[in-house]
Amino acid sequence: MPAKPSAADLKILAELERKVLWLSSWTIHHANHLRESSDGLKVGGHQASSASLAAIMTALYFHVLRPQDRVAVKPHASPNFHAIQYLLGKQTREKLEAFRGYKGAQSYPSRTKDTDDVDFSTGSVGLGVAQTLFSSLVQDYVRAHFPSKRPEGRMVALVGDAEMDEGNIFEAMLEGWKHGLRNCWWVIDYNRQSLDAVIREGLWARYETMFKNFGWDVVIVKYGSLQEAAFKEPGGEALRNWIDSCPNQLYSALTFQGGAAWRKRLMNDLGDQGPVTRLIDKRSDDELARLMGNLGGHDLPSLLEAFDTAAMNDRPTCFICYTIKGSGLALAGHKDNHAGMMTPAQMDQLRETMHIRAGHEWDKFEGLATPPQELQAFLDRVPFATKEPRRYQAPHVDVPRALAVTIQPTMSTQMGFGQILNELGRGDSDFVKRIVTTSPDVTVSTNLGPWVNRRNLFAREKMADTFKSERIASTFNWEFAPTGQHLELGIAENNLFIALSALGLSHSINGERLFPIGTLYDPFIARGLDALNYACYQEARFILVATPSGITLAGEGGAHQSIGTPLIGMAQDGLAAFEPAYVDELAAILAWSFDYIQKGGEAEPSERNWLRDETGGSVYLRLSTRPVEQIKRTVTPELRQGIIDGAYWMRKPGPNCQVVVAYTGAVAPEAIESIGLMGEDRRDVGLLAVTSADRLNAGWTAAQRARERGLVNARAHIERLMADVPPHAAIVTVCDAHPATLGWLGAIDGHRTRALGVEHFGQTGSIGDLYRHYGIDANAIVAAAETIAPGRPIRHLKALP
Ligand SMILES: Cc1ncc(C[n+]2csc(CCOP(=O)(O)OP(=O)(O)O)c2C)c(N)n1
Ligand SMILES: [Mg+2]
Repeated sequence: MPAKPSAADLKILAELERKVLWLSSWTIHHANHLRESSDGLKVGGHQASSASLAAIMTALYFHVLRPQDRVAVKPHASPNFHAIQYLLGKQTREKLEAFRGYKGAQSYPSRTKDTDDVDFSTGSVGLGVAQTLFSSLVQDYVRAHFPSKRPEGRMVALVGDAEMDEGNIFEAMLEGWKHGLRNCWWVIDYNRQSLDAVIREGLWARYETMFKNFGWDVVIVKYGSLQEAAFKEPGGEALRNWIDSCPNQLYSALTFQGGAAWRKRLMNDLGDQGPVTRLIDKRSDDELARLMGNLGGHDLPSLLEAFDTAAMNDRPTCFICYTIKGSGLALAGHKDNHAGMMTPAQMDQLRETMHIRAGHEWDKFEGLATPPQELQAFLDRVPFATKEPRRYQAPHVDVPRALAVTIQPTMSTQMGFGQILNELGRGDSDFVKRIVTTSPDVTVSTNLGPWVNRRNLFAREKMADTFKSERIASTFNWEFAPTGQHLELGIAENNLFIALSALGLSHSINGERLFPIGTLYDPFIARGLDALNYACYQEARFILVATPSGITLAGEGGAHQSIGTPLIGMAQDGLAAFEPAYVDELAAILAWSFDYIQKGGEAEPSERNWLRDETGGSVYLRLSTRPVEQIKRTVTPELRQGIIDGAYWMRKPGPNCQVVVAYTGAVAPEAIESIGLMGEDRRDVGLLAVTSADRLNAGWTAAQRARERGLVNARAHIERLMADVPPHAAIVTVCDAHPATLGWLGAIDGHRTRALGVEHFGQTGSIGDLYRHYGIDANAIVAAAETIAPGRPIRHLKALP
């Protein structure tokens, strides 16, 4: 437990709280009024929200937190965070002056874009909150597998009360309960205001019951120490009862109006010509306003007491801290204050109240009563302000260059995935020990079962498989053990992505590299898409295996079949998307991925493919359950490189080529069949196997950009491949997904192109039925070729139904 602060330290903390309020307000004011705004947008949301959390963050950062603790600061409190880091010497004035500007301090705390040691990015509300929960589970996982002398950290989220509406938070709580969550604090800024509204009465009681149900401790920080003292005065009990029954809207409105309004209302409701009247009368308007505004969340002694007490154990704890949105500012309590902005006149007034001279607004200690040396000495002692880096580095882990898999004559990429992992599961290398798999209740149906059989499920405590001990035959014998390497999740896909986000930052948060592999059905990426985006934005490193996909999931119908996911793969920054057709391709891609996800930092694009491979990223593999006849071949280094770079010629177009068929993924058999069907009637047909539309497209864009910058010889991988295609040839592209995935190939050299794919919701049927129905079967490819690459009729083209 942190030592209780001395009276002198408490005084300094109170001064720092004012300073945080000032600096964050000034940062926002500066961005709004003192700098040109190009988009006409002013800083909304931040001013009132930051003020709401000034005391809570002061208590945490300057007293409670230790360097190993990690925090998700709610998005609109970013100015507070930047101000605190500024006071601790970790943020520059230039960045604060450029708040929301180019290369300035970010509007919402950003792990990757900010330079002042943000632990977890926030912005899309709810996600940072869940991130702390999963980070705590990952910390337990890492400690069970890799014992460490480093102290355990606490994962802390500063949560808005309206943020609690986000469903992903509840999904996470349930998962936390299952896994025995600890070392996690959620501090709710209970200001009873959201963006638009004042929240419903009594919400705190719902939270309290809910958190307790999920096994959390709940600490309600409702009254400040001034209020507690007043309650002890004669008449104090009546005041407490009045506060307890006061509706949120009225409390906010009176706060906004100030001392005289409080007096009038309290006298009307409580005036008794006796003790209560005396309690009110003996205070000036200002003192009365201060008393009524002294809610627990604005009162350092109450907050410190609550935090310090909870810090004595590792229980997951929710703090419900009563606050007033905009506290300390002219906007305090007003229901419209979310987008509220202090006027220059109001800022001047605040500056004067803070004893800050004009022109000295950025001075760290300006206006504080304690001498600067003492303040600096205090800051130097703050536990959180360690000089040691709080982010760790993990050494590169050697990974195999090739992965073993027995290729059967006919198999699906999903089967191949299961077998590769099963083979890996036999191993005992450092690399294999660092693989961690996770899946939202689709472990078996995504083919992770054999791997889990070998490596077990993770739990902090051992738990036997009852079916096994009862000797009931089962394909799977899964035991929970601290050494288990599969993190079992419930169905909520949001949790999968946040879990991957937490696992994928382990090298930085825990100093231990993990190789997280998450599996789910491809269509359900959409369910967790914002969380996936969040994980990528934070540069978490993981491999996402999405299977089954497309209308190869033929029997399952429209809501289970994915159409747009390859486009997500192309558009999602930080995620390299692949869609292999063959298992040898998959093995090459996976082996490459284990290396790729370890890379990081700034690097120039490679001149070979114009991709930023040296900076690394996460990987998305779109796989299928469709059994496909495999090709007997050796994967030469050249072929391997083509697979990784995104495409290779399965059949190189001849000099008189009239048609090229370019395909990706599970439609390979149709593409190959179509080549056979048109071979007699179209010359030198080429067949392009695309393994990553995403990487081809990214390389092409980057090479064009490089040429525009004067590097005239820059050529992307796909440009070199297309150089083999004569200008008069036409291209037919085909994929089990939206046609835009490959439709752009014609734009590279201006070839006529027809893009086949799926544009409408599917229905149930066989793969053959559906491929025919949506026009991605061999016949449809041939018909398209005949139409855009004129010549004699293609004899094998059957009449289309
Ligand atoms: C997913 C998502 N939806 C909407 C928003 C826009 N938004 C930002 S803050 C906010 C209200 C937050 O209220 P609360 O959490 O109570 O914080 P306070 O404003 O009280 O500080 C909304 C709707 C967002 N940032 N993220
Ligand atoms: Mg709120």
